[in-house]
Amino acid sequence: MKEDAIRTTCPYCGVGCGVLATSGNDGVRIKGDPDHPANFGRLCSKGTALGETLGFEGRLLHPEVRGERASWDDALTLVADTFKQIIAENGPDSVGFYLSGQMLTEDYYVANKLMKGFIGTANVDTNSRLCMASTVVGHKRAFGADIVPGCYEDLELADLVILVGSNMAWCHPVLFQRLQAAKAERPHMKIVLIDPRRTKTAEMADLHLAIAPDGDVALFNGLLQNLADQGQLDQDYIDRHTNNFDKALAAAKMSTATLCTKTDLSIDQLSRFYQLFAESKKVVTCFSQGVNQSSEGTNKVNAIINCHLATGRIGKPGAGPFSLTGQPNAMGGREVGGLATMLAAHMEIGNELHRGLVQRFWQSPHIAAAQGMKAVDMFDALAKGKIKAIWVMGTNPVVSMPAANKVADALANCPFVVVSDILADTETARFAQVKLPALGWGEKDGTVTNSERCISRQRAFLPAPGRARPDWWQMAEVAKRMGYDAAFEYQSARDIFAEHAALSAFQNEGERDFDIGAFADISDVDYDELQPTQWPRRKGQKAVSQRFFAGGHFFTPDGRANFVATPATPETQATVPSTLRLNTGRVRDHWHTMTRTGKSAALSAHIAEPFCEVSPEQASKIGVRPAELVEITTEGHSVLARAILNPHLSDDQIFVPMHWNGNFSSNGRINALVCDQTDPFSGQPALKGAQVKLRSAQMGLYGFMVSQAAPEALSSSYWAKAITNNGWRVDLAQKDVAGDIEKTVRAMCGWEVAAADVHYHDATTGQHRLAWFEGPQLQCALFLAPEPVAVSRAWAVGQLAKEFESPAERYRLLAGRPGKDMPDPGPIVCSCFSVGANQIADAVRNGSVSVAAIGEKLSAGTNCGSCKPEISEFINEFTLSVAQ
Ligand SMILES: Nc1nc2c(c(=O)[nH]1)N[C@H]1C(S)=C(S)[C@@H](COP(=O)(O)OP(=O)(O)OC[C@H]3O[C@@H](n4cnc5c(=O)[nH]c(N)nc54)[C@H](O)[C@@H]3O)O[C@H]1N2
Ligand SMILES: Nc1nc2c(c(=O)[nH]1)N[C@H]1C(S)=C(S)[C@@H](COP(=O)(O)OP(=O)(O)OC[C@H]3O[C@@H](n4cnc5c(=O)[nH]c(N)nc54)[C@H](O)[C@@H]3O)O[C@H]1N2
Ligand code: SF4
Ligand SMILES: [Mo]
Repeated sequence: MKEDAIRTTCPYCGVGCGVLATSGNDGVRIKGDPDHPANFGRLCSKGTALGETLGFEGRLLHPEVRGERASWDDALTLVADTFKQIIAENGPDSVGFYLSGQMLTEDYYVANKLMKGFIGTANVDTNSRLCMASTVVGHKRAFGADIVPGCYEDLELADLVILVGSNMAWCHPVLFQRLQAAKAERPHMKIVLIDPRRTKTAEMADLHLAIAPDGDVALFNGLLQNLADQGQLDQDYIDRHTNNFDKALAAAKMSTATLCTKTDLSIDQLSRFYQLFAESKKVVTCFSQGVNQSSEGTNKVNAIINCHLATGRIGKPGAGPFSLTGQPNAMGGREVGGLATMLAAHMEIGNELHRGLVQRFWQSPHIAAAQGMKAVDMFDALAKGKIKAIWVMGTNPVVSMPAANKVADALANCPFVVVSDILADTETARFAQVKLPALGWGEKDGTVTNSERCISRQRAFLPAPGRARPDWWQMAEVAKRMGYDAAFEYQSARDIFAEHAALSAFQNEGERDFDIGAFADISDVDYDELQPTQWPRRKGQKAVSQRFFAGGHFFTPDGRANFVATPATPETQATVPSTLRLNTGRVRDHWHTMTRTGKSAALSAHIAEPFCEVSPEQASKIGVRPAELVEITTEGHSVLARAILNPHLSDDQIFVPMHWNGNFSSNGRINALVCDQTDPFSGQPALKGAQVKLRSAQMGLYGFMVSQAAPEALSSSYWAKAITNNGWRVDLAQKDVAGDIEKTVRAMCGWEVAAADVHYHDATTGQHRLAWFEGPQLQCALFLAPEPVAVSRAWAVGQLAKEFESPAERYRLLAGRPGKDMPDPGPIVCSCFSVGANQIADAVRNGSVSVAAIGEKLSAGTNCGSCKPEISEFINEFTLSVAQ
């Protein structure tokens, strides 16, 4: 048994927490790394459950060509030959790579070198286009380079932290915990949340501004104007270090009435926010997808940066604009030039000097002369047959791209699709002619860069399963088979990292921001032992400068920052009558398309179904009661989701999570409905701004099922399945219920009513309850009713672990209710200790009215702490109801 813990980095969000992984006979033990500067030992629920996601179920373990197992040599030769032939016939722009911010820096580097330097096209884009592209352009416009000026410590040192379009409590939980701890220590610190939706992050905010969707540009323009009017500018900083202030201020001007309309905020709310900003010297503005994923995302970024430049609140301890990156290597991808619009090492495709420099360094036959196609354009080109071969790596675009059905059609029509993934059957992999098995987290080796520019190692602690190989190796092997042997002779991830570091320093006398030349000669041992390191790290430079720009020195030609004029759109977008704005995003315990978190029972317990947050008014307007199903539609496409009534949401908006897809639900893939309108500067799609219609799904029969075996024959109008500790839980519904219950049950889930061991049918209420056993073991229990089934999910799931010896016990199961001796825990809130909402509510009612007291009584919140905002919501609600 290997006892030594391996230091590695969490593969989920951009916080980039250090992890200690110990693999032994009883599986893998995961702990937070106390020495990692991102988390100092903390992990959130997803990080904590990493061990549960490492199983081999569903893994792609061998290369496959057209559904048949193939050797690596055959598969790679086919990829190389096909790419070569298509390029020979149609030119280099007829092929593309679509990559991911979850690839390691080394993987990403090889992809870019092959495409931009050797194939000779910049048609290499990534899911970062859906994620960070607006920030990249915003940074470049203002700073001349794509730089996050500050670091995590700034959030702890600030007097005011503004969170714009960020659900930090759920999406960057460990950073959120650091913020919570800092606020507890320095109670005068204020937190303002700017989000049209009240999220769990709001539990910690001193002020939540439920802004009109896309009201952000107006809000920050108003702030700039207000700062100018109140004499709160840092005129010295503006004069010495910036350009274009007057233009930005002129573009920001608007009447108070317009400002209130555009933001949907009152003068009081606006003044409070503006006052807080003015009186706090140390302000950090964190922003995320509520900013980036918008048709005016880039202007939102610059409107925020403008306010920081105008007050000199940048690059100083506790002050600066701070982009929260999503994926673990969103930053590393940008460092190697992962996007179609950039060149390696933060250099520009449009800059002839940079092109020459990179080509000389690579000694490559080509260098892409112009920007390539951005994600949405790339899939359009695929649909039109302009791109004839695509290699998709580490991303699942049939689920995560906007206009996802169009993307699926484009892949179906593309003559040659290669997919590298860890899973065999993603909705994207289904379109692949060639499937290549990649090493996953714990198996692969390389580096990632987190939101604060800190480079950390991901280290392997597990053997490569089956024939899976690293992503970089796959591309290097194809490159060699295309005839580029000399340039792709890498023996290890270290070789690639060293080359990447050398390129960053190549002819760089400090005029380029990204420089990690200190690692250009890194040895195998040093690479193995590489400690988390913030860049830049120039050759010979030991001390790390943590922040940029306090004293100017921007990466623009004249060294000054640019204010960018960001006029608010003339009118709020014309909405189609009777449509609602579809906001989309994340839940606490799932990661994107669920290929990994969907394997964890602990993580699947928190939220087990696609849902639609809707205001009570809107729900009653369309005749939907809580927990019924709604149908969300656009022209020709529809999604079914459980209605959750949210009194804090305005009538004209709904929120649906991005995670569910065909592998976990019948019709939960929301991006089928999200349109592919993009920001004009960044090409980032407006993933939070589709217009949709909403109606009751009018189900005839609802069902809930727990089953020992993975449910395979689900064909009901609606289903959503989630793994549990001892089997599966499935929510079901059937639209047209014609004929007898035998037929209906067979049609919904394949079980035979006649074979059930216990039955309960109530003709007056239309309820049916059935259970199948094998010996004392429950195989399946099915509860059906004309309205949403009121059976405690957590209790029912627990029945799969019990032995049912007597007929009486079996019949009691059909009561669908826990006995007095076994209280119903309610929906799971704390996934580490499986503590449910009912237990927490009880404890609060019985006097445990602090998060700490709940922790003491139930352990909830005492491991990873990700559920603390929810516990605190229970306490707040209880305190409120007592006060009333
Ligand atoms: N649990 C979990 N954590 C994750 C991920 C995950 O899948 N699951 N993914 C990671 C990745 S890749 C990313 S990019 C990040 C994303 O992290 P976040 O950006 O925090 O997450 P989202 O839920 O996408 O969106 C944030 C908020 O933007 C709000 N919003 C929508 N429209 C607007 C608007 O017009 N203005 C403003 N101000 N706000 C608006 C939404 O209501 C939502 O609450 O999370 C990372 N962390
Ligand atoms: N409506 C809506 N859509 C969105 C968003 C939103 O907020 N709303 N957010 C967008 C954002 S910010 C993002 S980042 C994207 C994320 O969307 P995706 O990138 O599509 O999401 P993932 O599920 O993380 O996909 C990663 C894929 O890589 C595979 N994989 C895991 N590890 C490895 C590996 O080491 N190598 C290889 N080759 N494959 C691996 C996984 O099995 C999975 O299939 O979604 C975007 N789409
Ligand atoms: S906050 Fe959670 S998901 Fe993000 S890196 Fe840390 S442990 Fe992983
Ligand atoms: Mo993202």
